[in-house]
Amino acid sequence: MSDATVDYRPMWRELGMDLEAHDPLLAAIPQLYADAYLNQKDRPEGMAYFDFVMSEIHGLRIKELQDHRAAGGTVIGTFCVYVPEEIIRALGGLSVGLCAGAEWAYDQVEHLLPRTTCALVKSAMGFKLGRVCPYVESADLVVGETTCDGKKKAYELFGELAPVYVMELPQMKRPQDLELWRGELDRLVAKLEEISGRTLTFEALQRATKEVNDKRRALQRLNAARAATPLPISGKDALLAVQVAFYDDVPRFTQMVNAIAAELEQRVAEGRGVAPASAPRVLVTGSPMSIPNWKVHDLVEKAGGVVVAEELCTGSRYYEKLVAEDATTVEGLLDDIAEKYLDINCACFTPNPGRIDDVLRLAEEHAADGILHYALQFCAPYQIEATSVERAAEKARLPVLRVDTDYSMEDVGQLGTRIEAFLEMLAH
Ligand code: BJ8
Repeated sequence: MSDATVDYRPMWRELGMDLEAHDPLLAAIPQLYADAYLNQKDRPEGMAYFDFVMSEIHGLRIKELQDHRAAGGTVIGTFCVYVPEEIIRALGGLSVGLCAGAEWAYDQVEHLLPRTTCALVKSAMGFKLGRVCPYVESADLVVGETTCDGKKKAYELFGELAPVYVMELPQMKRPQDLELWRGELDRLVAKLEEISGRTLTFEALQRATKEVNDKRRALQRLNAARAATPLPISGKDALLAVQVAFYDDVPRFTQMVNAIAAELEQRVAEGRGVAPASAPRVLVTGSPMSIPNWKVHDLVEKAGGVVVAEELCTGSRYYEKLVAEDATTVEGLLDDIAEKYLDINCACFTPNPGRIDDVLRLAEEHAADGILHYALQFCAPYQIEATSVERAAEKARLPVLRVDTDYSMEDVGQLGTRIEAFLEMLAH
């Protein structure tokens, strides 16, 4: 799905990709995207940028990454929102979220990982084994983290296929955990200095912090407009914006998202929406949704509901918190970065009351009628924490639908029926 005038095949070949396997993958994405996105009614005009980005997902952006490397920069792959983009950028790196949102090469994956591994981990491994993700093939280093057991152990095997560095993320948020995490940032700095041949400076870290904050501020602005009734942008489009935030050029993305946010503010002022004001409003919370995983949003919105917010890593967990910008030393900035990141509420932490608070707060801010708890099968942290979310929602008189699924389309019929019934209940 690349620009027909540019032949990216030599670049992909040079990256060591399996072109025969890559062709059908690349051919499938436009259809998937068209089905989910292009037939939506009255989309904000600014979403044309994302149509373009998606059409060049393995093309132009990869070319930009190669140009960056040719100019002496690095590309750093990540799978988690705890890996600090500010530090990567300050050391001349471009941070890219790696492909982990579709089933690929599961036959090979299941020789390495138990079948009962979550789809995200299996997918990441499949894209690497199948050599079809140009992002991971472009990465000078993949930075992993000790979050759930599945990811943590899979990095050991992933490390046999690509250069991997793992950060130790504590699982509690006590002062001693912050201290450990702060030390991990120093160790990440040392590792990135080693591979980039650069030294971290205050000016570079300050600039990178500001740029990444600006990106998150733009997403905050876009998402603030989703508090309005009628909803000025579909949940699917808003989800796509966060998914793309993980790998797009930061200043360009910020500019484009601010333009969309301005358009949405105008729509809100005019009372113009993408669905009737009576459409049931759903908040989605749970495991992350990587491109092209739009399954649940698609089902909700095709059934007449609207998704008004995501308490996800591809949602509020990614953009809500900012790094303080007033530090005057590298050490001070690193302290602030450590604090901001440890403040994210992933279900890998125990206890994790902050996530429950976030879910209820977002539901209120966005006038949600109900909560859809989405967990990937075999994702124990989110599947187990669903019970706490359900209990808190019950107290707040918010209905909850629990959905445990994977990346296959086998359960779409059954899921669609459950979602329709849920929306019908919310409408009454
Ligand atoms: S901060 S959610 S990106 S760890 S879905 S691999 S948790 S078994 S992805 Fe995640 Fe970071 Fe947390 Fe976010 Fe494990 Fe669950 Fe799989 Fe998951």
